[in-house]
Amino acid sequence: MALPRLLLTLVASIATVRGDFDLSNPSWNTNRDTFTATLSPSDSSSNPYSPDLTSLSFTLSVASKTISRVKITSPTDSRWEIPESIVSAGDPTPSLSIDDASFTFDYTESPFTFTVKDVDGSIVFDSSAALHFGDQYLELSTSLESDNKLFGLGEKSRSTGSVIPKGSTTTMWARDMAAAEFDTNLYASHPFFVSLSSSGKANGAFLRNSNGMDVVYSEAGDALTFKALGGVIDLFTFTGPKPSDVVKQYQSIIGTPTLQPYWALGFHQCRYGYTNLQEAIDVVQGYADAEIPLDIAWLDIDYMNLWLDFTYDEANFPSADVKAFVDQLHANNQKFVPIVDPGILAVDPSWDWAQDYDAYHSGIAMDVFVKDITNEKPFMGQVWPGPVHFPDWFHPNATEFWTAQLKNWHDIAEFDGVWVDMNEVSNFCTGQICENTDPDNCPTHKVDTQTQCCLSCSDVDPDNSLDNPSFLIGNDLGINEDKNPSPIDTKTIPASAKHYGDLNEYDVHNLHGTMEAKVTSDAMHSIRGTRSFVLSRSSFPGHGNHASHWTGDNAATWDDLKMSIVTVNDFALFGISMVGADICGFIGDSNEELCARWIQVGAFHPFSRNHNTFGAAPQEFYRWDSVAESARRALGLRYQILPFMYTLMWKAHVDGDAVSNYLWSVFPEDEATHGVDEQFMLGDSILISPVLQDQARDVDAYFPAGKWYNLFTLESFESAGEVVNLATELEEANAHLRGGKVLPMASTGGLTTVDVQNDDFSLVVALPSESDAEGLSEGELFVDDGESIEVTSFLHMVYSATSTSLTSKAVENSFDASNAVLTVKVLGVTAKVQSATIQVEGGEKRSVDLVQEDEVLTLDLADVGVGVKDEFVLTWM
Ligand code: MIG
Repeated sequence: MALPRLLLTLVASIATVRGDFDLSNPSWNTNRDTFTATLSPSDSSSNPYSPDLTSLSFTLSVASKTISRVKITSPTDSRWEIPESIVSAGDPTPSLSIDDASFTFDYTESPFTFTVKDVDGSIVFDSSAALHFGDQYLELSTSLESDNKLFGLGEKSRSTGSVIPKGSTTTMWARDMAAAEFDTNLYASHPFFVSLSSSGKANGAFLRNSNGMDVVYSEAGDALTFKALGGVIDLFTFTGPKPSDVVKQYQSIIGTPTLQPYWALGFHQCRYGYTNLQEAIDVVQGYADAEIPLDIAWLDIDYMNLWLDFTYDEANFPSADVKAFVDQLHANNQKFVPIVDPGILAVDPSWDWAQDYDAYHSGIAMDVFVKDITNEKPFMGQVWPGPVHFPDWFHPNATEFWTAQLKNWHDIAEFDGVWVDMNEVSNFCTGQICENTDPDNCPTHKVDTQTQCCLSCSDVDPDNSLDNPSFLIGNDLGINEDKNPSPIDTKTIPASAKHYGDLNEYDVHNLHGTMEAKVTSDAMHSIRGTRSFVLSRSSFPGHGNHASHWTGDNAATWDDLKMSIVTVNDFALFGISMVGADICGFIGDSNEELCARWIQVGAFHPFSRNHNTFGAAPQEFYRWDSVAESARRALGLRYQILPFMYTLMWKAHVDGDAVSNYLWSVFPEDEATHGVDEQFMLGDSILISPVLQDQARDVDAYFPAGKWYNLFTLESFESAGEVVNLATELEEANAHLRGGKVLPMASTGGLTTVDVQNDDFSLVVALPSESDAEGLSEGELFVDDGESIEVTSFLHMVYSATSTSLTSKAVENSFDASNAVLTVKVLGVTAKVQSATIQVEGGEKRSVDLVQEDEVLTLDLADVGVGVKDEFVLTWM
């Protein structure tokens, strides 16, 4: 029965005085950039799970004009805090007075609460709903405007789409659970959200805490509550006011995405379940024969000898043949990326076959493995190879160990990037201490039995408070599931296990994937001397700074295809711009219709890879004519717009701009975009509107007000901010260029990114609506060698067009690009054009040949000889 309204109000008002602490000794420093105070438990202190600490220090600092940092911790006890060497906390020295910030700070003394508001008075963070701080239970809540929409908080596949539903809990505990499993905690933890008002104003916050936690969004949508198992409160708030500002402000703290090598933007083909190398060779040939772009061939764990890292199965994937395969790929301007798992086989003395496994012996000699609860022996878990130890990324020897292993292995076949999987960490066993008591039968070396635990596991300290905190986070829970959460130790390293420096897995669990990715990226830098490409399943804030991510094990279903748009855009909010989902779906058999539609989405995601599971039907695009055609068209366009996409990646790296975007990030003031999650934008310029339904040959797509140009046909229409029905045959993708943009494109594209890098350019000027006749069209281009770790020489061009001219200017011209600009296409030209001239900087004015058809004006610069690095003014009339 529902509670009477009055009672509800009463409950709500009681709930607003739940603060456990009183404040004393408040003081601002002389610069007024830092406020400090002492907090002590009040008489009504009521921490439900872990007694409140007797004294806390409170600090608010002005991290920048738009960012506040609130830190609450114990002044006396040392508590786990994420080291800044692992996750940046931004510039540590505040230097701006609160009086110059774009937010205000207020507090009450008893009970202690604080608020951060932006200068026009909207709430950014209001802690009045709750504050608890015990050793193993911290709670911090913010009151929200209930008509705001919340986004972010992951990693999770939300069945409801992009908007975080009221009354939902997001659990942060990295877990090996398929992304196909909706509404439950997955591989990563990202305690960051964006709050968007109906008028388009955004703010947000980030709780810099790596402990397991639940983030609870109240039924009424008026509060968001962080319930963490430990650590400290280290809260950053961001005043926006645009959504893209919030995301940039967040990345100014955690770091921006690393710049990807150019080739990584090519198309990737992978699968799990090749039985021998020839199958991979045939797949590469299949792409070539079908003339579908392919840059990167991948190998999954199939290549390994008995699933041992850094080895090749000499029967089915002979290392000499793998080397020849990789050399051939390189000769074709293609690349190779293999998988590596974190678990290193724990060699039993009775196994002749494994006695010379160096990764194990040198790991033991260097003492780099995570230790069990006793802190004496390496912790033993089980993954694909059988019993394993896990490298401890906190160990000072870890980088040297990992780099040496990767280097020796790289000497066999020169892989170009590394795929790090299973790094949540995944463990097929559960227990404080596991031993291999049956080495003759463990491992089983069989794909179907190896995932069953073959170790003997026991809890030597069953009541250990790390393994059994009194607050149970919602690990393994779904949205409407009526079951109990799984303990945090389930199928991972137990919380009581020890890392170097007396750290507990309990505190650092969520950091594992990002730390492995960082060490791997650093290793690749030193091995190859070029930019690294590291694809990682698990992640944490700051991950983008080192590596990329794929959304994990989705399924070959239409719902998973839809989900990919949401999860890829969520990761853009998390500062991981290089992200994609397994194209055509990982789990289960894909099919022609689904795969044809999936590449029309995946071709426009930053990371574009077809991947498939063991035993599922092959799904390379060339297996079906219609899918091959769909892929040629969609990837054909991708390869042509790579100069633009690479420029976006660079802008993400230098400024924190997102590559793939929700529509509301680009058009926040248009409320109709706020719930759109079946379309997405590349940067702020290209709108992708895919068909996401079986058998459909059209799609209703929302177009914000303005002029839009179909990038395949160059046809245009004017939208008043409306839903437009787009006829879309099975082989057809929908990609529309926004009026008011200049898009640098490769003239013809190609089958590899090297073709594109060598290609000449074509500039496409999309004029704005006629109602905006004075409006400029703008764009930019970044070009460099695509692989140097430090970007010291590069070309940065900016383009600006009116309805009768295009100006090209160099902002930076230190890279010697020899490509020409062959054509300029101006879209949306309604007047008849008689003539055109170009004035290249330092040269004479020359006339330019033109063709005008419908509203498309094509200006042919081939004879004039214009370089992409030339500054020029091109006019037509
Ligand atoms: O236990 O390496 O998410 O992409 O193909 C499965 C085999 C291990 C999980 C990854 C998936 C990969 C698979 N891996």
